[in-house]
Amino acid sequence: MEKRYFQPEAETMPLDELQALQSEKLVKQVRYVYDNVPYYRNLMDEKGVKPEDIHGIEDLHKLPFLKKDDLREAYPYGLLATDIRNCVRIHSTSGTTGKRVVAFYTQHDIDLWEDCCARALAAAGATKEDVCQVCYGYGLFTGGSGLHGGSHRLGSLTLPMSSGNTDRQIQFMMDLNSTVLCCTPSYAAYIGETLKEKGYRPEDNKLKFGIFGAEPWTEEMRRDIEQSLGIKAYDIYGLTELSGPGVAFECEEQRGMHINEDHFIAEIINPETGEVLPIGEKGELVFTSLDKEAFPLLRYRTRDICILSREKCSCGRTFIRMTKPLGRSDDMMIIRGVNVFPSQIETVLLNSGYSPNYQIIVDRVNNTDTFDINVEMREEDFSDIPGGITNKEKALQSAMKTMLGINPKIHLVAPKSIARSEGKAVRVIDKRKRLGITI
Ligand code: DLL
Repeated sequence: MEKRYFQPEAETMPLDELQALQSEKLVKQVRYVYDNVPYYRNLMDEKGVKPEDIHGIEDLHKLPFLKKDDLREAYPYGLLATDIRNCVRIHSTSGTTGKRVVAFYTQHDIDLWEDCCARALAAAGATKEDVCQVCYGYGLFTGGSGLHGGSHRLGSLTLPMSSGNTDRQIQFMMDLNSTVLCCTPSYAAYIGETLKEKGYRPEDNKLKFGIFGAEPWTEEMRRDIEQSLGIKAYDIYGLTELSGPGVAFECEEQRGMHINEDHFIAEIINPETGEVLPIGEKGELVFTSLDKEAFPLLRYRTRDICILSREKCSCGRTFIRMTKPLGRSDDMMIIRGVNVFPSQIETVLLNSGYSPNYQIIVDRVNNTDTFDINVEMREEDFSDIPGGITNKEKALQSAMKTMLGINPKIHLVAPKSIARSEGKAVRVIDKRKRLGITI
């Protein structure tokens, strides 16, 4: 098979050269952050580490961690490392709390990010001959812009569809002969189902493969999507804080995702103790950016649990591989591609005058996440006229939509009807676990 690289020199660099490059870039990035980000300088000072102490990747462990809470605390500009006038773009994480996490980009940051996405597309087989239909959401979410930029860079014909309006997606896919599909795996499955309902067979479309990520999905789901669309399905990983999609991507081997190690150093730590674990052990993934100008992050804790592997890959890439995220070390859920924290739901309930007795039930039915919240009413509200309950459910649903960005089904239930627990309250029942989905 022909070799599918976008930047072969970087992607297949011998390991010793790659690590030397990482060391050189790390020393510069640490100095840059120390000089330009007072928030992180304070963290380093508190730990007693100076830029002079960092001589290469072997010294990485000396640096303090950065957590999502730090990003919230420093919101919006506290971690910005350059003059805002040098920035050309802002993106934000999908979940909304009182304070969202925002990430800034200079043109240089966008260029590197788009390279990473182009590498992912090329690894799956995309070339300038392809028609790439991007149906990740465009906007603050990084999925749409990221794959769009990657497709441009590769010279493919880019169809910037954004998500939703499935009938139109299908019409364009058929009329314009899309060969590559980029979206969340659940949306890919939905498109597959809709095609079938409309009487199309998998061989009726021109799609060859798809680049699916942003949420957990299983090997069963991969097979399902591959069959219903008649394509090969590739995984892609990333997070807003580090740029977006393309931090890691699958090659034809499909045994884990290669991390773009010339731009990011990956570590695995014990989430309880922060101790660095040897490659091959399961733990929390931590990233250090190496080239970023606007929003460089050193030792950023992703909360994603996974395993790294240095095993040689037949595709020829030397970049380390990560498994799919196997879970989270916090209580974040990903529902229909949106990051949701139980604490956000609690905030809405308390602000709307409800008790904090609630239960979140998440499931996946026909490849789509269902999201229900049972909320106990207070005694004094319970005698309310029945029609009033529906109105209250609607009002609460709308408040949840504003906070979370997605619509849960709200069920107001009788006082004391949600089982009390003697230990930790069981707030989340995630039935997707039966499908092997662990986030
Ligand atoms: O989801 C970026 C992205 C867009 C990745 C499009 C891939 C494709 P956030 O909204 O910041 O960014 O969410 C990041 O999503 O920490 C993981 O928990 C989860 N996640 C991302 N990719 C995958 C994947 C985008 N392939 C969070 N499998 C991350 C499982 C994933 N989980």
